[in-house]
Amino acid sequence: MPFTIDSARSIFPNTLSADAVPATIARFSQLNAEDQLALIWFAYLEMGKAITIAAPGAASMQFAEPTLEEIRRMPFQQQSQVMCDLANRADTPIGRTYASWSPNIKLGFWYRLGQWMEEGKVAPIPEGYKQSANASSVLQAIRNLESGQQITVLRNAVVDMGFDTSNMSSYQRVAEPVAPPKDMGQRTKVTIEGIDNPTVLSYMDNLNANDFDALIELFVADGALQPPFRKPIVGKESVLRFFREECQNLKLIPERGVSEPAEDGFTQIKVTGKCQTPWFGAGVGMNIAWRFLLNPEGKIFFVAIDLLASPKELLNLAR
Ligand code: 45D
Repeated sequence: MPFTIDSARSIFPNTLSADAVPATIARFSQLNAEDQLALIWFAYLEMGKAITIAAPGAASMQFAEPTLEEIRRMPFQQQSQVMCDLANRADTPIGRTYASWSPNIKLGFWYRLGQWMEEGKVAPIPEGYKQSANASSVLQAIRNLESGQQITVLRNAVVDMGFDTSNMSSYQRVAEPVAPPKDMGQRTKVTIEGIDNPTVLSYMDNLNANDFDALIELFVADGALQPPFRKPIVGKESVLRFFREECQNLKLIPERGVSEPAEDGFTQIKVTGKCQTPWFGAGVGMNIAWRFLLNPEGKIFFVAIDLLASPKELLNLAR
């Protein structure tokens, strides 16, 4: 039977992903808005002692600027209300604007608000705030995660805020402009122990060079990419949009892999290694697995990217 996207998802089924991340997010989303905001604040302060977050580029700030200015001019009480509304996913003008932003713009917006909270320009966590027992137990769960999982929890919390776009009849997506790919002379080439497949090597090198036009040509027309903790993104057009909106300036550092024949002349390849985000640079290396399914012509029919449960999983190349 030929592969479907659905059946492709279960190649290398004993890959252990970091289930603690969705579990923590699920517990977090049960908390009330005040607890959520305070919890992120405390988590962010604590993490800030170990890892520094990079200032977002000028481009990502420019789109959030009018909203940030609007908030800065509000009295403290109204600022707190705006932040609670975002956490509550309320239907407000700011909640709708926020929902239209790409993840990087959302992160840049909160990064700036966090700075302003520290500087006293935006309402702090209220002095009388008393953390609920549930909130402190979720905070403890976050403390127990490794750093790559912690930043994924923070990112997901931020991405989920604002009005739910599925309730909006139409809206204009706002993302940073796509920078030109790296010059040929500045590109690097990965090496992967156990893997010499040209498609997989080009995938890594093109993504590292922000060369999304070359990267997308490695996929079949109805190919799919499944990011960590998400459903597959299907079809070249959608995958290319995802690359442009969410994958600029990533650093992929694959280490080792295995390649095996699969049914119908397909090839399945699992690679493990690290991935760095421009937000934390070399400060946080996320442990990643790539599970590729290539068609008989060597094009990508499916690739899943998993955030691994532990560093031990980097060595798990069994099927
Ligand atoms: O609410 O091969 C305050 C793909 C308090 C592509 C705050 C990939 C109030 C293909 C502190 C102000 C992308 C899938 C909030 C590979 C409040 C591919 C602020 C993988 C919210 C490998 C909080 C890429 C702040 C991966 C400022 C795995 C929080 C990328 C900031 C992963 C949090 C990237 C930040 C991750 C988190 C980035 C900046 C996990 C960034 C996380």
